[in-house]
Amino acid sequence: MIENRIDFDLAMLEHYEEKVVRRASNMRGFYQNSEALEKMIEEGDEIIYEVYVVPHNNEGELSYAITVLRPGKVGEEYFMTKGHYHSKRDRAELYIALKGKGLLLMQREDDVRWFEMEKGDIIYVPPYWAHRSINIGDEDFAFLAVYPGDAGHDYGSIAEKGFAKIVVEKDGKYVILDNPRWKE
Ligand code: M6P
Ligand code: ZN
Repeated sequence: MIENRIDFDLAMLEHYEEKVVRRASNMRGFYQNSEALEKMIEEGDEIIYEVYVVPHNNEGELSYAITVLRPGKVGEEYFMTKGHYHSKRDRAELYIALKGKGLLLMQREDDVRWFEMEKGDIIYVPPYWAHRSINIGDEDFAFLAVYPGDAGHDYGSIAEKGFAKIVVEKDGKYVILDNPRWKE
């Protein structure tokens, strides 16, 4: 049975049940340059990303979502998602890139890894790894994520400490730097 369709030109689901909109004001504490973020909030509070979700929340089921990250930066730091662990840490996730150019940043304790993502790339996020996506291009970056219905989102430690690495623009290219605010 076909439940839904992806429009690949638009990188959009034909049907979704929930839409999550993250504006600059929803991202306080996540970017290095909080002054730049506050300025952005005052100047119209633009959308950083949207998530279109089809939830199937029971154990054994799969939820899926398309995330659309807008292009842009807060200071030198590219627009990115909050990033999360799964509340049930042993739940994995699959990312499938649909449009634009992005990075997937993953972290487990002190081990940090990142992967470039372009249309067609599939990245497996194993259990126990926190994950955040970043738009390193100049158009929308969109991807489909599929994850266990009972995985849950745990933003706590990311909101507090961030990831060990940040992704910033230098001379038109992305560079990965140590997060000055990272602490164990
Ligand atoms: C992907 C999935 C979702 C997640 C979304 C935005 O679509 O991982 O579960 O909600 O990205 O990421 P975050 O929740 O970290 O803001
Ligand atoms: Zn997840």
